[in-house]
Amino acid sequence: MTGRYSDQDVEHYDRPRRHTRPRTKERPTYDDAVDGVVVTVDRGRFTLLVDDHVVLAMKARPLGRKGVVVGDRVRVVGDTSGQDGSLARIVEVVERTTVLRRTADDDDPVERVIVANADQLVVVTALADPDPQPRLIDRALVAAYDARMQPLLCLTKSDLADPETLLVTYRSLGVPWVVTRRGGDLAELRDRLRGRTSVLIGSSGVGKSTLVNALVPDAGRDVGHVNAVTGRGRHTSTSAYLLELPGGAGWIVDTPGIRSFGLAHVQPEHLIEAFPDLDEMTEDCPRGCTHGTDEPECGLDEAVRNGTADPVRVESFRRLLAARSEPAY
Ligand SMILES: Nc1nc2c(ncn2[C@@H]2O[C@H](COP(=O)(O)OP(=O)(O)OP(=O)(O)O)[C@@H](O)[C@H]2O)c(=O)[nH]1
Ligand SMILES: [Mg+2]
Ligand SMILES: [Zn+2]
Repeated sequence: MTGRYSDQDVEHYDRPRRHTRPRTKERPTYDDAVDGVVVTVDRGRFTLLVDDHVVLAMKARPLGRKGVVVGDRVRVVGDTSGQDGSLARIVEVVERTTVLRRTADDDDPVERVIVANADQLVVVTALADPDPQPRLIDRALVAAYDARMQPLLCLTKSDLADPETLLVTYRSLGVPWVVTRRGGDLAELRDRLRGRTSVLIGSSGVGKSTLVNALVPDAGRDVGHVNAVTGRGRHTSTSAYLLELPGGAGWIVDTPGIRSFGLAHVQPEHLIEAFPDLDEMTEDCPRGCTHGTDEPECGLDEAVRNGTADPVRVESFRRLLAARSEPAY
């Protein structure tokens, strides 16, 4: 241990004291703790922003196995100078406003929280190179609705292919979308990001880090090429990273490319809540109705029959509902 991080400090904050009263009442109050936000995590070390400087920190023992993830607002004690060799300690994680999670699947055997406290999920899809994967888009949208995050579809590489074919599928869901191209104007995307904390998610090679570098001039995110034969990216980014947009215009999280999106944690009843116009038509559904295609007396079918619901929209909703229980590929 180096720098001003002293053993005495550890003693004071981390040792449970041997007394008879419940431990919770014994917890120090950390009056001297300062606020920070987690920008990235690497092998048990957390990079934080405290005020405007970067601080390296570890978890203090009272946090136990509690996860600390990118986007978490934390309270920190110890050496928060950020000087070389300094190490601060995270003593508290502030209650999260949102949690974007993926359930364990073949691609990733561990259930994880990807990012905390984000309010927008930007589903990044290349129009070509690599080709769009509609099932992955659907699954990411389900995760966004479940986490009560606003979805945004970002279609990159429009210099290589036309967005229209893909947009037909998503217009009826009412998902907002932007189209970007190499060297193109990002004004519309900037507008959508302003004042929010947005997470970029998508397959490897779709251009997430390229976007981040264009939006945040000194981001310096590594960019990889797409293999011309397999059409796959190289998984260039290996950990999530939170960056502030210039001029305090919001926050953005670059994440590593995903192959799939485990959704076993999603409750179907959360999904319909993201579609208030359809939700309204399910009031007379039998108890336990999932509003799926195979439900015998679903209010959505009645609404389509009597013309109050747009059949294409109902179909799109049901496609997402089904995506939840399809095997992740
Ligand atoms: N033609 C074209 N190529 C692009 C565009 N955006 C990004 N690329 C290229 O796509 C490749 C992959 O870009 P990255 O930004 O590394 O992709 P990523 O989504 O961050 O990939 P991972 O970090 O592996 O998940 C690079 O060669 C980029 O130059 C675009 O709009 N048009
Ligand atoms: Mg990347
Ligand atoms: Zn129903």
